[in-house]
Amino acid sequence: MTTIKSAEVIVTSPGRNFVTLQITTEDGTTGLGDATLNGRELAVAVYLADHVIPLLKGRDAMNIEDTWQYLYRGAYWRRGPVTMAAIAAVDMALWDIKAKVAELPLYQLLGGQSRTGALAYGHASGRDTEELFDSIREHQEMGYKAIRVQTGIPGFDNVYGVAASAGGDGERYDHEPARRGSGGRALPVEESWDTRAYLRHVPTVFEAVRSEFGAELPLLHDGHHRMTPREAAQLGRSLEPYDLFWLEDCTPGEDQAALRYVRDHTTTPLAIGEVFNSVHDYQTLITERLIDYVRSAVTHTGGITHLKKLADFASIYGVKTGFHGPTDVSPVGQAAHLHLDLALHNFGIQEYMQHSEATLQVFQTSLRFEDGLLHPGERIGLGVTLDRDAAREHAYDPAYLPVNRLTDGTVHDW
Ligand code: GCO
Ligand code: MG
Repeated sequence: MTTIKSAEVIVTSPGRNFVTLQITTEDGTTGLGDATLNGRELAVAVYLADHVIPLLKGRDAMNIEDTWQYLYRGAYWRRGPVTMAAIAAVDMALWDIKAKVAELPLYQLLGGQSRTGALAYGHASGRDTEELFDSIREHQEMGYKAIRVQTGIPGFDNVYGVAASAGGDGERYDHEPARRGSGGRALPVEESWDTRAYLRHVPTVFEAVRSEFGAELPLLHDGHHRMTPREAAQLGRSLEPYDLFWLEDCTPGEDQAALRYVRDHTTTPLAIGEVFNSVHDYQTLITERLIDYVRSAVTHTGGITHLKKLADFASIYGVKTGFHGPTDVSPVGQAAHLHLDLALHNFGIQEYMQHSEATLQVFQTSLRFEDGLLHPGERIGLGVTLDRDAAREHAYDPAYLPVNRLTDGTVHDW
């Protein structure tokens, strides 16, 4: 028996906030798990410290499935992003430990390599076509072979997914620095939005991108849950001539039935799920083949154990994976994705936004990015080590995701 001796939550903010769980066994093996829930980080840290860590001591670290079920069914209150991120962190740390005990990189325990590397996509954006083209070229120079395209909308200053200045660090728009209110309070940035203007503008941008960069380059686009089914169908149809790899999150995530109308009216491939936290959130979507890609993140979907079940369920219906990999998924979470990406037969694509230098000093990862493909590396376990001293240098910094409003002030989906 490999007994769990202790577990600890580490909160660090090397440019953005990360919550990490470290589990240590009696024989001194350590495992890491990512528990970062962007904008609500401390809720998971407290859930882990007060309600999960006290249950872990003395358990057999090898019995991962049993621990997963114990934390999921035992709590009675199932699912939800906070609970599932906490379970995910335990699960990842236990897989890390198991692979270290076996002295293998984790993907070997998940079935071994199904491919030489995982096709990655990066985020290009621009307030206008010139900035967007520069950003696409920069990403191609960085080695990306697939690119997500987000664009400013004429008349709107702040649009989700569009870097506020050219040549930014790439994290800016996923982690808008919290606006300081009076008394130093952190408040979300507010954006404004008009769906009709967006629906008119986006197809013109894709037309320009295709004529500049040609037919081959795989292009993706994120709708960030802002459209009704009819609007999403209109966008999907108007983008058909530009042959997208996928249209992501076109309608609000909680309404699975909404995708039926979209599916019936467009052949543009559909991806959804970054805000989902359970395989049950996909039941209709997968069994009715309403989507082409599942977008869950290992960190928000109960860890490797649950994400593997989701991927296997999806595979039966011909649905592929496209795991969520923005910079708010830590290098630990991203490593877990890469081990799965390498092993799963129904891998589709992996989102890959590169972490900042400061983040990579805290989390040292064996990840490789070569010729557009990602590989988790050959280190045993997940392949990530946490520099505790470096982590301590970056204190938690309250920050929120933006809030989105229609031009008349109504709060809208974002
Ligand atoms: C994506 C996402 C992110 C999220 C962010 C929320 O497709 O990468 O939409 O940009 O908004 O990760 O925390
Ligand atoms: Mg998204």
